[in-house]
Amino acid sequence: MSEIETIEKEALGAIEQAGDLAALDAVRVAELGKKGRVSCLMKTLGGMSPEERQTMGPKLNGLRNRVQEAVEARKAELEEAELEKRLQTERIDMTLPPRAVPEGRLHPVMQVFEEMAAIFGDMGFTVAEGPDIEDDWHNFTALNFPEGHPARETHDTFFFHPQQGAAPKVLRTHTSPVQVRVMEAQKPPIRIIVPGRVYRNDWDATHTPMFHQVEGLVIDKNIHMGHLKGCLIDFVKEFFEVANVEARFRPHFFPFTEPSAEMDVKYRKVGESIEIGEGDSWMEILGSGMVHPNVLRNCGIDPDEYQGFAFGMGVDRLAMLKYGMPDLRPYFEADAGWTRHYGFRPWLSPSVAGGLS
Ligand code: 2U9
Repeated sequence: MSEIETIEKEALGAIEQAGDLAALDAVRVAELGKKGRVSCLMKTLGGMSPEERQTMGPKLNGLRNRVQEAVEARKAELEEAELEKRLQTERIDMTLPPRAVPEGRLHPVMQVFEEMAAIFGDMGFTVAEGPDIEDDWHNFTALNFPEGHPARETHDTFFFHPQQGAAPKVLRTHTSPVQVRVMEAQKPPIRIIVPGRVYRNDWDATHTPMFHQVEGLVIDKNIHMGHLKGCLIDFVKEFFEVANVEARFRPHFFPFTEPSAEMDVKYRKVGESIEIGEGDSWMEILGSGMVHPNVLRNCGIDPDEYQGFAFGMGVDRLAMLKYGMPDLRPYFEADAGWTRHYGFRPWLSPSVAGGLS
């Protein structure tokens, strides 16, 4: 047997015997690598006479091609076998019950949104939502912020570059434009809460440029401050899960409500935590008021026929108070350890009857 035939027989045998991709690659290097047997034979062509090269050239090229093809074919076989093995071992039986896998957690702010929806839902409110990018009319003008009025400046608005001739769009500074949209689209009676993100250009220890609000709106015939007070006191009792709270309403100013009032509740500090409804310190919880007649008119509702009350609260702070979170910063850090500690099981829907948290 010639040297070429011997090498071919041995190489094809070794390729056939290679049990995995690493073994096959070792054979490839030993035969076709820079210092491999087939490559070294190919190099001898350079020292041959032209006549010798004419007969040996095709023989050596043929050897190299057959060994290369055999390597490729075996590689494909081994890859397919490996895939098949993985498909067998990684198979999942979808009919088996789920294993105890680590679950994600609901952010406390989202939990508080759900709790508020449950409490107000129990009182007959529905949830309304709207866009984060608003126009000047819905964010300001309809809400009785006259153009150039200083109240607009208190909102630290983020403005978009204006389109030609138009007032610039804004990132909504409160969720109130959603109530405007609902009033424009639908006739009273209206009873909605509006949870959502709002944006103000303000960043320090207690403010973030994006924060969360829940606002509410009730429009019907013969609505008065008594309805506002009863509704909000009931809400606070349910939210903080206490039988009684002492509340006071302090006069305030908002362009969109008249009269306007901030609601304080009695509380006391016990160590690091806070007990709402006990003690004799006052804490501001939310803002509220009777919807200004100008706002009703702007939204196509006759103030001589209908009245309403509205309220608004910052949810991030209320979540901190309820769940004893001392710091606002981790809210936005996506720290899995923090979320595991303060987060909530996502499938436990809060309800007034079945428990909020
Ligand atoms: C319409 C009419 C009236 C919404 C209201 C407040 C009072 C309020 C603040 C609380 C803390 C915002 O997050 S905060 O800084 N909000 O005090 N909001 S009444 O009044 C409306 C809204 C829409 C059409």
